[in-house]
Amino acid sequence: MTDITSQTEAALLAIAAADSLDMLEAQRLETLGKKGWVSLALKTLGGMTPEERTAAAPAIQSARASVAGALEAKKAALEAAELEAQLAREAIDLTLPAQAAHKGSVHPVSQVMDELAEIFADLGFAVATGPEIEDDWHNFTALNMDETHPARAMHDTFYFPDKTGDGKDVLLRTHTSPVQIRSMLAQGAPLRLIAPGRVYRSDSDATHTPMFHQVEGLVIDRDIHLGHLKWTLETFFKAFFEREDIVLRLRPSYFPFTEPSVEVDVGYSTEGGRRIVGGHGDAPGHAWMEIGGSGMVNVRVLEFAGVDPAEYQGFAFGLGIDRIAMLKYGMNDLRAFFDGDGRWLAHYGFSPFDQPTLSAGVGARA
Ligand code: FA5
Repeated sequence: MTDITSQTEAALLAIAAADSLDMLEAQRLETLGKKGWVSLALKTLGGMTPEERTAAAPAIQSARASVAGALEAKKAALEAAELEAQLAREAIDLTLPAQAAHKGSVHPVSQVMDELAEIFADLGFAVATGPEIEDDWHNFTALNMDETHPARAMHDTFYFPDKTGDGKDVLLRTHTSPVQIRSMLAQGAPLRLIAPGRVYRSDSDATHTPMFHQVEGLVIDRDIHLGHLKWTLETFFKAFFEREDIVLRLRPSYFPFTEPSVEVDVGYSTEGGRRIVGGHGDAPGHAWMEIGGSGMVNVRVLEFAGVDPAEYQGFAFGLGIDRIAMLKYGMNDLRAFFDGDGRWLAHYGFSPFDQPTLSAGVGARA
């Protein structure tokens, strides 16, 4: 009798102390399981005389009842605690901003394209687009590079195996200049536009990638001269880099589609390995960096595009967007632009809510 009482007390203590459903199950097997001491005690009743049974049964029955009751209550308590813990673990605070910890960001190239469009819109330029899969007439011939022109070889062109219905080669455009032709054919003169977009060349190192971005500029009107080009580029770069000490150097150069042609360099200095735009490239501690090509639109190009060169002339320029993004935001390897590395994007990306505007600053950081 005392044995059962003390065994019951010990079992009730162990059940109370069980802090997991597994520990509780072990207690159930020790007591009410097939070989548990309560079950074995109940079995002994069968071999007893009626008198013995009357004397022993109540204690055994009451041990069984209190152990079973304790097991059931503890099981309910443990299950309720587990549910509470799960609810706490999986709680969602619907008042928090969406995915605050993993928000996406605007790629620096997209940001710079928005900045360009904003600055040039203020100067009266519209944004034009053209196809990235071009034919060789728009990409080369109409830009005064016929089939045998050596400049075609300099462009490291990606060609498609098929030709257009009228026998032209199909290629990935190697520059944004074909948009000049498409825009003049579609709209005629006068016009004033920029054409930002992707271009492709078979080229790869720290400053060249097979796909990169250019922005084309084109102004066609009466009495346009190189002075307008220089003023436009200087005004743009001052707004873009948000500093007044921008010095551009126009270096005589050659492009088949402009005559005369000039290469555009910008003066910069280097601080702690980072290029800082500003100052005269020939000043102590400074140098020049090439950022694009430009010139007066070649008369042959105007003729190809259906514009009367006796009445109109204009200037055009093509700048590397990735290059000017690297200069403005201090990246030094162009290839990282296209790796899709979340850490790089988190560091160099911009908030989608931070639209560049001339009044708030075209370079506000996220
Ligand atoms: C051109 O592509 C001419 N269409 C530019 C032009 C337009 C001249 C209108 C005159 C009138 P170029 O190949 O130099 O020119 O490229 C222009 C700019 O694109 C370069 O200055 C450079 O900033 C950038 N660029 C060229 N190749 C790469 C490359 N592989 N990766 C990144 N940027 C590049």
